[in-house]
Amino acid sequence: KCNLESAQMLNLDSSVDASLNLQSRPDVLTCTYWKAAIIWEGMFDPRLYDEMHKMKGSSVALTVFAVGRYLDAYLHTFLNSCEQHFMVGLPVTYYVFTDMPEKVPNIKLSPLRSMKVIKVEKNSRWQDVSMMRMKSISDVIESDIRHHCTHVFCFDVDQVFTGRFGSEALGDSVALLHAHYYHLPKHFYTYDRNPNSKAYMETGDFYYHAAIFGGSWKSVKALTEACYQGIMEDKQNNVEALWHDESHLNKYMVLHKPSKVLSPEYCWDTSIGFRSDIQVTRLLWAPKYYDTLRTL
Ligand code: 2GW
Ligand code: MN
Repeated sequence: KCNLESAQMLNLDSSVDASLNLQSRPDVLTCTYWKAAIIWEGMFDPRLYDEMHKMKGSSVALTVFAVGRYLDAYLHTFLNSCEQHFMVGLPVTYYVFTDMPEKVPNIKLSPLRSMKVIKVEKNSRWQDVSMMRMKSISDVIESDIRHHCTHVFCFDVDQVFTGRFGSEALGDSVALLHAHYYHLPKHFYTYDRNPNSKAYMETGDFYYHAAIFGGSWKSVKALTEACYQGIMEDKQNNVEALWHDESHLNKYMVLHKPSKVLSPEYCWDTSIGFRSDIQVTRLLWAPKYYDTLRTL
């Protein structure tokens, strides 16, 4: 049984979460064994979190990649929905990585929000488009984000915000429960099982979804650097982890436990259908147009 109060005293996010009186919920796991809170609707008071983070001067960098056909397909909807739901009231800087900076939609941003567009090369393999994000994110944290923002959140672009994704999600190191695996026994988790990969692991705590991860700029820098290193070592050894960057993220998170975990409300797939534990959906998977988009 999980004791949220001691959770809040032990983990790194304690100074915020403890004073904000996180509630438990009877129907879901709200705390990991290493005492990190798992955030579900009904556990927190959004106003208290927002006030606290405004007082502390928190500011958030959001990184997103829109390379090749993913730009036209997803970026506009993604960014517009960010404006409606992502960290409303806090200073936010979007870091948009693309091979076509001129095609980034011109979106009217709310006060306190700004956008930086960063040109990246288009890798010919999609696995590399996805994996090399780790390198680009680590570089931009070093050159820019660390001087301007306290926190970083990294997102897939093929998703749409549909509800509050607010300051309750901020923490030192934040990982997301994968919507397809959170209620399944561990033997279903699709960790990388190849001992030759740096992402190799037998067992872990959860199966995390790489579509969202975040934390303080320092810890996201450490995470992206480590994952990139693992990816490059694998390349030298001619292996590729089963789920690419996601496998490396899962390996990192088992070695460096996240201080906060987001429930699948924060990245839900409506094709799963009704589940009574999902009381709100804050971000939804967008349709995948595999046939047209994945022929690079
Ligand atoms: C990806 C796959 C096939 C063809 C193209 C692409 C592609 C990805 C692209 O052409 N342009 C692009 O900008 N991307 C970026 O990489 C984009 O931000 C996208 O959201 C991200 C990950 O690719 P995605 O969303 O198609 O892959 P998912 O939804 O299956 O992602 C999970 O698994 C990935 C590794 O295989 C990553 O770990 C990802 O974070 C996971 O959500
Ligand atoms: Mn995706």
